[in-house]
Amino acid sequence: MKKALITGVTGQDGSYLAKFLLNKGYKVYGTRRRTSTPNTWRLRYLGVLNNKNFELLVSDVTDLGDSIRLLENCDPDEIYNLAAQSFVSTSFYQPKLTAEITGLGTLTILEAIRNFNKNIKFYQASSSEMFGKVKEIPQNENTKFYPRSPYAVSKLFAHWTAINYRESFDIFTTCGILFNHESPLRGEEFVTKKITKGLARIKMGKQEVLTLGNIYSRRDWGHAKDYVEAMWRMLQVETPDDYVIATGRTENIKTFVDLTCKKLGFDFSWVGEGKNEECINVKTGKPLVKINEAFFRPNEVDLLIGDSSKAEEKLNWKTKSTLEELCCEMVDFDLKNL
Ligand code: NDP
Ligand code: GDR
Repeated sequence: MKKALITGVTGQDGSYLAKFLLNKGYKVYGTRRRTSTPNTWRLRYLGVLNNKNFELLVSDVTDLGDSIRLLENCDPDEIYNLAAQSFVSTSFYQPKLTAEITGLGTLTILEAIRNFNKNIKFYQASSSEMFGKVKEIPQNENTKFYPRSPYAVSKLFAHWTAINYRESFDIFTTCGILFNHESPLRGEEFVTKKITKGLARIKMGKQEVLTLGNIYSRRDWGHAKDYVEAMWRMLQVETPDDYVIATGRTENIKTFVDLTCKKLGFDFSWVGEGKNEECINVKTGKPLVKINEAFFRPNEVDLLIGDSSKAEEKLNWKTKSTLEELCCEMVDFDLKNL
């Protein structure tokens, strides 16, 4: 029985990946950091928590001693390093914390591998945010990086550190440069979830209006369930490498609002410009969505669109869900759980 260790198992990707690996017959160890109240709702929702082949351990990627003991305790064949302070907005206000978890946390796990067992295969959760102010459209594995936030800078440090440990110490490290991926289990502060949950709440009379920041940035959104499979495939090939994982379609935030409004059956229309732009409920004349400058970032990533032909060719991986299907699944989940 193969053994996998997932750091950050309580997050969106961690819980989907744990479920995926359990279905593949793995023994799965997942880490959560110490919190005063447990944060395991996703693992419970997906039926991971009670699986006899799953074990939840407390560990923090910023602590080297703790990380070495973690590896001694589970002796994994594969490590998926998903732990991060992953919210771009927060990284502007807590840059040092972000660098410590998202950047140095990766170095910590790699040092633990180097000390404990160099044969462990390592997956690093790299990000399309590293492309930032993009130098090429679409972005692929050879596109130059230009990070635009402390989060992206930290991810870039982690990315190059993983490559450096591959080249210096012959450790199997692979980096998945994943573009945005969402799901019903997405964290609530990220824009897709904020939109589907916010508009579902308005539909049910539980909220007056949804406020957003920059609705003109464009993202390449896929489904988290598809993307965790790509992570696994990257560790099954003979030679470690880096791969872009994306859908190849880009849309702006406003389009995601439109899709959500349509799914919820709102008769809606956009009026105004700039910070006065609003999405109006035509039936009531009341605004459904307003712009609030508080949600604008000091620095924006305007356009992301990925080219994942290398993953298609070498990993036989392809995105399965469309953006419309993803949006509908998120809205259905939110309506059911309100
Ligand atoms: P989440 O924010 O949902 O999950 C992050 C996980 O990291 C959580 O389990 C969190 O724990 C944990 N964590 C935070 N700090 C620490 C710490 N100090 N020690 C141990 N664990 C910690 O992110 P996603 O699941 O969406 O993403 C997974 C990874 O992939 C992240 O590294 C993210 O940056 C990266 N990524 C994500 C993309 C996306 O679109 N989703 C795209 C590209 C990359 P807690 O629950 O306690 O907060
Ligand atoms: P992102 O995701 O920054 O791309 O990082 P997020 O959903 O937070 O933002 C996407 C875009 O939407 C704009 N936006 C808003 N964003 C939020 N969160 N809230 C708002 O109210 C709002 N209004 C407009 C943002 O300005 C941005 O342009 C995600 C994370 O999962 C990272 O960890 C990951 O690395 C990247 O995706 C790829």
